[in-house]
Amino acid sequence: MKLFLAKMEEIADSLRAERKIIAKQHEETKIGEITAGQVLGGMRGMPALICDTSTVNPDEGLRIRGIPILDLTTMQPEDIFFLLCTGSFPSAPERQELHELFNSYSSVPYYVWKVLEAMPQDSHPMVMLSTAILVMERESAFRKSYDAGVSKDKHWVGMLEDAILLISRVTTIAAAIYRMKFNKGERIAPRKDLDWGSNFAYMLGVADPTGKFSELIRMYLVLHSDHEGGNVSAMTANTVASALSDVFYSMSAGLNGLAGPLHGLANQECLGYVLELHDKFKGVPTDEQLEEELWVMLNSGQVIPGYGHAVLRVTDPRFTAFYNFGKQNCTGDPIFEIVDKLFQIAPQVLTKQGKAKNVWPNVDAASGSLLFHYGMKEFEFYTVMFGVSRTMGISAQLLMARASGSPLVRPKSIPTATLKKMVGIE
Ligand code: HAX
Repeated sequence: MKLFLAKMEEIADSLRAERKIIAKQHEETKIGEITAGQVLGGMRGMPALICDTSTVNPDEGLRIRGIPILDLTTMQPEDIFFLLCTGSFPSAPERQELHELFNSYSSVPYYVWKVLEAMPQDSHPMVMLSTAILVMERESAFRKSYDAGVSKDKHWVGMLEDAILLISRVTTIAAAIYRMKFNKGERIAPRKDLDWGSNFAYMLGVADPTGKFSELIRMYLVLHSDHEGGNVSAMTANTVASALSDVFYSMSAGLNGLAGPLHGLANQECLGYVLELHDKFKGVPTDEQLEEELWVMLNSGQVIPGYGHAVLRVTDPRFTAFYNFGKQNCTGDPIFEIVDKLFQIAPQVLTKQGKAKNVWPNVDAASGSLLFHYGMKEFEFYTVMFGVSRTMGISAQLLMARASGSPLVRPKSIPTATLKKMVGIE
C-alpha cells in the first residue's frame, strides 16, 4: 500500500493543518441559522457536517470530488474509490496497486461463514451483511494501533488498512450471502485476475453470456458509491466512528440505516411494487390504470417508492444513468416498461397531490428492474448491492474524518418544553 499511503499522508497533513486554522481563526464566525422547522424536520438543510468526498446539489445531483456522476459511469469502481479518498484519478502504478489491494484480502476467513450459516433462514440479507462485517471487527488494524498507543495524527493509517480489508472482502461476502440465502449452490471463490466489480459479478454466479450483467454491476457500484455525508447511513457511520470506533463497527451501523425503507431498502420496495403491478394487470398497465393505482396508494397513506428525495429537486442523475442503460439494453422487457411508464406518470400524480417537495425519481426507481432483467430476481438482495457499493464512499468519508482529526460528534438535544419556550409558546 506504499503509493496510497504516501498520497494519503500528504492529504492528511494538509487537511489537519487547514482544519486547525479554520477552527482557530473562525471559532465564533456564524455560517448559518437554525429554525425550529429544521429541528423538527430531521435537520434538513442544516450545514452541520463536513464531507469532502462528494456533494449533492438539489438542482443537479451527485458530484464526486466536483465531477458530475454522469461523467463517471464508465469508470472502474477502484478509480472511484481513489478519487473519493484523494480527489484525483490514480496513475497507472497507483491503479495497479489498488487493484492488488482490493484483491489481497478477498478470501474470507472461515469463522465469517460459520456465523452466516448459523443465522436463521429468514434473516434479511442486510442483517447477514451487517453481521458479517461486525464479526470481522476482531481483525481491526485501527483498534490494534489505538491499543498500542499510536499517535492521534496517525490513526487514519489503521482506518485505511481496515477499509481496504473490508472493501476487499465485502464482495465475496455479499455474493456468498446471495448464493446461500437463495439456494444458488456453493460459494464461488474470488479470482485474482478480475477487477473488483467484475469479480463481484462473477462470484454472484448470474449467467452472463453477453458481459452486460458485469457491465451493469460495475456501473451500479460506481453510481451508489457515495452521496455526501448527511444521509442516514453515512451520518450514522460517521457518528459511530467519531467515538473512535473502527471501520467494522461504523460500517455495520451505517448499513443498518441503509436497510430502512426510506433509504436503501427503497430499491427492494420499488421492484416489489413494479412486480405487483405486473401481476395485477397481467403485463404492462395502461396509463389510466397506472394513474388510478398510484392514487390508491397515495390515498391509503403510502409513499410511491423510488420517487422523492430529501435533498434533490430534479431527476436523480443516477436514475438517468440506469434509465439510459435500460433503454439501450432492456426495451421490450415488461418490467422495465412499467418502470418507464411510472417515470412518465408518477411525477404528474405527485405534482397533483402537492405534498412531495420533489416529484422526480431517485436512484432506486430503475436499478432493480435492470438486475431483474439479467436474472437476479431476488429483490430482497438489492439493498445489499447498494451496501457493497456504499462501503467505498463511507470508508472514504471515515478515512477523511480520521485524517483530519474530526472530533467526537455531540450536538445538543433540547426538550419539547424548551423548544416551545424558544419559539414563544407558553
Ligand atoms: N410518495 C408519496 N408521498 C411522498 C413521496 C412519495 N414518493 N415523497 C415525499 N412524500 C410526502 C412525504 O411523505 C411527506 O408527507 P407528510 O407531510 O404527510 O409527512 C411530504 O411528501 C413531504 O416530504 P418531502 O419533504 O418531499 O420528503 P422527505 O425529505 O420528508 O422524504 C423521502 C424524502 C425520500 C423519504 C421521500 O420522498 C419518500 O418517502 N420517498 C419514497 C421512498 C424512497 O424512494 N426512498 C429512497 C430515497 C433515496 C435514497 O435515500 N435511497 O437510499
